[in-house]
Amino acid sequence: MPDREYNFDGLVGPTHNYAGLSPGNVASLSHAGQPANPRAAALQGLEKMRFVASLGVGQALLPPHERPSLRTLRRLGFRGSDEEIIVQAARDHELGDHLLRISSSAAAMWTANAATSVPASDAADGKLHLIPANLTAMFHRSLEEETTTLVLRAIFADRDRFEVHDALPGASHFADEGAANHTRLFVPGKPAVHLFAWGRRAFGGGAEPVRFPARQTREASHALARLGQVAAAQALFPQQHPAGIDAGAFHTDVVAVGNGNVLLLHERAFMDVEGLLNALRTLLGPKLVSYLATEAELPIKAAVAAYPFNSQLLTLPDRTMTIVAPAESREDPHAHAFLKRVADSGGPVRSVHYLDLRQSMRNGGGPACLRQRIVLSGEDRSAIKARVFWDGDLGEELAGWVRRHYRDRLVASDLADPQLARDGFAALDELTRILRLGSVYDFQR
Ligand code: SUG
Repeated sequence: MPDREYNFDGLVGPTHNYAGLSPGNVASLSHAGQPANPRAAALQGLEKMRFVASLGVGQALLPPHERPSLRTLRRLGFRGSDEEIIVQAARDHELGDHLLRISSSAAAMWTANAATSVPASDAADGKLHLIPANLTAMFHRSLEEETTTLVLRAIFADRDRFEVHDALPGASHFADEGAANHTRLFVPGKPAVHLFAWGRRAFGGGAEPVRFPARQTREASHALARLGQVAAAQALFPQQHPAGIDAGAFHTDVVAVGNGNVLLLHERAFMDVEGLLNALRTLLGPKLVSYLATEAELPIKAAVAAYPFNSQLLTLPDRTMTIVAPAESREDPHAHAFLKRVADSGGPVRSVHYLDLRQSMRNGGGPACLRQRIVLSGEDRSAIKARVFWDGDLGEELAGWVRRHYRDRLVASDLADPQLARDGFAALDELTRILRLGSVYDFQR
């Protein structure tokens, strides 16, 4: 059986809320404090999985993480029973409820940031490489690494086929945001090309954004290429445009998306767009098809607000491509016109589908953020024993599980309710049985 790409979507967790935790992420800041609807968020995510699977595309999922992270709060010095810890962290005399909000974030739903994956066909040792991201740029996201690593090791357990690495060593020098800054392009008959983008140099120097943080370092990107055993000639390391980051493009996938021989990008995606496109043409030849949006065609502000690039660019069973975009891109005239230009150009992309992912979008997470792309052979897939691959029965079971366990309204003050944690843990305990994952959460171990 030929290799197939699977989109491992993050199932939205029961504490999905708008805590305003991500400086540089315009949507996260502008929706801070608004009521969230975790049930609707999770169902919107499941609907996307169902839809993508219905296109004949590989679909799978990764579970939410346990939140609040009581382990984190204990490590920060809160003591007592689970309930006591939550109550104390909700009214810390210095930080108010900030630490509780941080340790309650459901941000693991954006599995593009969970890891970087290099297909076995591109790695020197012929194994699939998964490098969990340390996400050190944002404290609330740095809590994800441990559970992500456990979950990936539980799913990709066959050590002869899969290598799930340790995340890059912490601290800010090797700050890694996972596949959100990674793009793999290929044309038949040539080795695939990997773009490992980055926003700043670990040891300083060079251009940097001035308003918002650059999350990923160049040094981290080089380490990912080494760990994934990508041939040096097949790896490119473009710098994210500082002006793009300052406009709210905190990850590359906010302003660029690639698949197969097609690359969509904004002129503020990378510092040296022309140099990058030339290098890609040299490596991939004339079959490379790129769509560059200029500031005049699609202002970066609109790209950041409507997320047309944060789409899934999918190869269909008939080898044509389609775009799965957020509904916001249909409503924004510039974003809509750009996607229409791509689909009407006579190239590989033939259609655009718009989905309602508003609950996630309000935290800056579009269709592309919600999924980790992993290429598997038929044998790889058979080697995975967890029930993480999409089918209609699993979809129905999960929708029922969400309806039984999730609240339809969550505001910051609800995070202080110990019952939210108890209900969430009970739900996740049940989920690991549905997904046949074994014990991956602290409260199970
Ligand atoms: O890391 N938002 C996420 C969004 C991640 C989007 N992922 C990709 N582009 N691949 C982030 O900024 C907001 C949480 C809050 O404010 O409650 C948040 O973490």
